[in-house]
Amino acid sequence: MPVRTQVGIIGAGPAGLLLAHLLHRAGIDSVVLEDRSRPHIEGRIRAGLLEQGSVDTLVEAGLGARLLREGLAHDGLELRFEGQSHRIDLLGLTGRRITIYGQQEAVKDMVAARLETGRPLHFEVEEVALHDIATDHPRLTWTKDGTAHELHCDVIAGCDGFHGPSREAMPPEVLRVYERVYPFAWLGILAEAPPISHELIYARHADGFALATMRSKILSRLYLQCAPEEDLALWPDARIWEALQTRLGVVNTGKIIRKGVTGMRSFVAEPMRHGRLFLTGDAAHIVPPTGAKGMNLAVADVRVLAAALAAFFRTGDTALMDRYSEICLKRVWKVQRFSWWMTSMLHRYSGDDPFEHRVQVAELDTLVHSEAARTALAEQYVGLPYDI
Ligand code: RFL
Ligand code: PHB
Repeated sequence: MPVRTQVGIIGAGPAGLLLAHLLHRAGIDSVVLEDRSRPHIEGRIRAGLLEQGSVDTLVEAGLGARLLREGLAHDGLELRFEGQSHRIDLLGLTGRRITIYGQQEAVKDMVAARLETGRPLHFEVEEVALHDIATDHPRLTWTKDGTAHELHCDVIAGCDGFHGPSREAMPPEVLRVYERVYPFAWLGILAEAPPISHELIYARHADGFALATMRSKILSRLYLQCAPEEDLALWPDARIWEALQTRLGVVNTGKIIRKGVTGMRSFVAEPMRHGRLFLTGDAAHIVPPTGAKGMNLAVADVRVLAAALAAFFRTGDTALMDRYSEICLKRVWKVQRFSWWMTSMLHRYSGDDPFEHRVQVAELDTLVHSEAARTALAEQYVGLPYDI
């Protein structure tokens, strides 16, 4: 027997879960389909930095209790190059701050909130497929434990990340893709060690980029630029600590409890809507992690989509739905530019190109000596204002 809902949501990442929550608060019914297990999505270590706007969005939606208690608010960050550190006073320059709170913690909070509503959130579904997206009656089909299911919807939200089926369901002739793959990756570790500073440190070094961030006062999250297909077997703990020491100038060692390599790409799919299918977050765009924007961009998309769907279901008005892609892409491209710029300024691209080195140092030096340049960085880093 087919089931009916207003919005079929594919994916229980930050985008899908936040959308489900905002829709519920607006009295709109949804079904969330996730192909992984609950422990998997709650244990997946990813982003850690929330813009002030993302924090405000979660708090206003009633999802902020633990975030406000356990999140670490930061008023600034450090840039390190040529052996010296320089602070960027985010709060002083913009009046806004950022918050460190693990993405998987936000996901846990949102899963708990969803389950509390009693509304459907199905884990470990298989073979999710989208149908009739260009009509007013799109459908989703999937299987679970060998049983076939069908869902009739008014709208489908593709919140299924970069590898999900939603973007692929758009007809190839309407989809344009813009992409840049970088010639490096990040080797990330989580270590039982107190952070070396109470703020983040972004370091440019002749050996490559490094970033010191954290998850708590006793858990450090550290990243090192490495080769795109880096073999982790070549990175025993001692080599990781030595490289971090060299690039950051200082390090607190401890037990490494997670290690992984993340590729770096910039990617945008346009448009973000086709018929009754709306793409959000990583399903539509990927940014390199240097600017810490992926999850924040997902939150920004979801805000627009939730408002558009609220207007549609309340009055039948499609004006905001029709502008969804245009509104989101404006922000997406500004954030793409910022993430690309941060990446370009801080990573080692080629072997030993002295021109590249000098231009990067000049760029960083401009930030140190120009309040205007620092302000431009800070405004983007803490997050651009929302258009709607
Ligand atoms: P997600 O989180 O990938 O969620 C998509 C969900 O869809 C599910 N799915 C399916 N479900 C059903 N059927 C299918 N066929 C499905 N295929 C996929 C997936 O299992 C998943 O649960 O996308 P979403 O919600 O758009 O959220 C995006 C963010 O996760 C991502 O942009 C960030 O993690 C990126 N990112 C960072 N973003 C920040 O804002 N700040 C940061 O500090 C930051 N640091 C990072 C990052 C990403 C990293 N990695 C590992 C990619 C640091 C790293 C290392
Ligand atoms: C993180 O805390 O994982 C993090 C912070 C800042 C970034 C990227 C990742 O730019």
